[in-house]
Amino acid sequence: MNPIQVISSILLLVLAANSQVIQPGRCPVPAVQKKFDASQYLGTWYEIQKLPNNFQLGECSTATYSLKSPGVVDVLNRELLANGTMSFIRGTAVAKDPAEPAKLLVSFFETSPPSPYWVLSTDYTNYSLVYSCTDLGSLRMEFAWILSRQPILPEETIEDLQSTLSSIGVLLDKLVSTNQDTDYCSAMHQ
Ligand SMILES: *[C@@H]1O[C@H](CO)[C@@H](O)[C@H](O)[C@H]1NC(C)=O
Ligand SMILES: CC(=O)N[C@H]1CO[C@H](CO)[C@@H](O)[C@@H]1O
Repeated sequence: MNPIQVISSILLLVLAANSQVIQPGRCPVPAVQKKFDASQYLGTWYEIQKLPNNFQLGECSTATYSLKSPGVVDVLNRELLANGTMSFIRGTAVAKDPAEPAKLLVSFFETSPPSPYWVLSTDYTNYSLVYSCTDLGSLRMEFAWILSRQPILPEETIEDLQSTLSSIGVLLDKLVSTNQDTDYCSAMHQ
């Protein structure tokens, strides 16, 4: 192995141990939602499926977007942890280039760099497909979320969104479903 391969392998092990999805190869540049209108996107979304990450470990997860100031969206992510604690984190999202409004950057901590939040596809009233990818040398770290305006989403809609993910190289067997059961999530769904 050459030094780059050694470093890549070590990185792969460290990050994989953290349950993030890391793959060889650089980030794809997928098509995003045309004429994305952030104002129609505001409000609450329920997480239906996601690629696992180490910052969202709970269930019943929701994301609520509201306008903070012109061009700046306030992000409130909430979840129910296994020990019954409701947890939330606040951040902000901005589109860096007004010509590409569906390519947002989200920051949760002033000290860490913002992450991409690309809306690949949304109809604003039913579903949204969000993709985030960061190059790590010759590897890439991927996040994805299938979101719904309701705690459930029709299976055929899920399959359509999954096929979009598959077409850009996301490994569908890595996707995990979020528990949005009405009883289990009653404290979160009100
Ligand atoms: C629940 O788990 C979280 C995360 O591990 C922890 O920060 C919190 O203190 C726990 N709360 C209780 C009541 O055990
Ligand atoms: C296909 C589908 O479920 N469409 C729904 C999208 O959301 C609107 C508004 O809530 C519904 O009227 C549609 O039936």
